[in-house]
Amino acid sequence: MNYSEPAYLVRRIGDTWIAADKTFSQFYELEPEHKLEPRISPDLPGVEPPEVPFFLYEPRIGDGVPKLCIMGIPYSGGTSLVHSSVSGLVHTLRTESYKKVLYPSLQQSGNSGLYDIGNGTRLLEDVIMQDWGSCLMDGADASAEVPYTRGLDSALEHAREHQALLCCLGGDHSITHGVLQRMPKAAGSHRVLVQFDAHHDCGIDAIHQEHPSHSNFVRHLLEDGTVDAVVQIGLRGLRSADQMYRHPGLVQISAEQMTPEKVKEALLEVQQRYDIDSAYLTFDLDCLDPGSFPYVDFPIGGGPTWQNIRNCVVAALEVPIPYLGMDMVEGHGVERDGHIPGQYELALRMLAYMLDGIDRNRRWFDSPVYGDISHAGILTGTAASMNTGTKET
Ligand SMILES: [Mn+2]
Repeated sequence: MNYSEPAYLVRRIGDTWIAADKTFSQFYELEPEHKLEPRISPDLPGVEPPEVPFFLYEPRIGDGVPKLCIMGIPYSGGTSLVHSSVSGLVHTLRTESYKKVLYPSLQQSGNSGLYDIGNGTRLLEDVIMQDWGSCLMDGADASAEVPYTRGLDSALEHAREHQALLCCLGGDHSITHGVLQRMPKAAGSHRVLVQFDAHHDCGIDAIHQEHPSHSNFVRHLLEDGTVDAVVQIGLRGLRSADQMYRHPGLVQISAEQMTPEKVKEALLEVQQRYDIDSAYLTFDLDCLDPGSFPYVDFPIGGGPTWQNIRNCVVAALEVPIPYLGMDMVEGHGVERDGHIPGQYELALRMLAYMLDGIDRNRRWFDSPVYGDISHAGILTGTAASMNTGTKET
């Protein structure tokens, strides 16, 4: 491989683009060119574009349309805690991400990627993603069930038009309910929610049961049929008898029992049993042990190791079910940008694995290879019949 040629676009100074080689040891000046220009975030009603995007990364115009898009939903109206700071999570994660820059690639589409030097994995290298900013909270619109619907609806519509996946960053966990309810779903289609969480979020409060909240949205999703099944991973802690909830579509893998193999097994079984043709991933940051990430409103100790949770997330995204979206929720916002605790790197690292994994899942279902093997009937279940139009539903 020839290393002494421009590989990554580093920055623009006046009319000149500065590029670097693969090892960032030689730098080059490039003439201005239209395809080198950054693709600006779409102008979506109800969404404020980011001042500075995640990872300081803007895809080039020459890269084609981004297929993975990040959007904040800074909402805390679905939590039971007064003065929760979870609406600030997206801002804090975005600010934390400026320490890990992604540079657009000049030799193929994609970017310079991120190295996880803990295990040698390279993440996000082939991903063309775009930060769309954050939903505006239309507090004045009292008729709106939740105040972020205008922005969410326009983002979902734009994502559908471009066959892109939307990654939402909360906010409290009730946003998962908002997103799933508004994601278009074809008649006869069956969806599974894959949930990493320390809590079961099935709602046990006799008084506040009717309104979907961060602690009961799973029960609402199952009972109103928005999803056919929920696979919960990482549950732990004591519950009283009246706090338990059972539903035929609810599958739980506790923190003590979770392994990547069990996650895959459970998902494949649910896929068969409920004729599942799509999935949605939600990650509640309280799934992480408070020893590694304490910045959540309702921490439960005795959590699994970071590596185990990461491996289970990767495994869940490797199952042959197309994922149509995902979110990360329930982390605190940090007031001062200059004082973000070191543990937020762990939340960002998990997000990088989720973005990487869901894009691999998308590319696999988009690939001609998948079309071939599904036609040959090698895959079982509904995944095999899903090779056309999944993203259109
Ligand atoms: Mn939760």
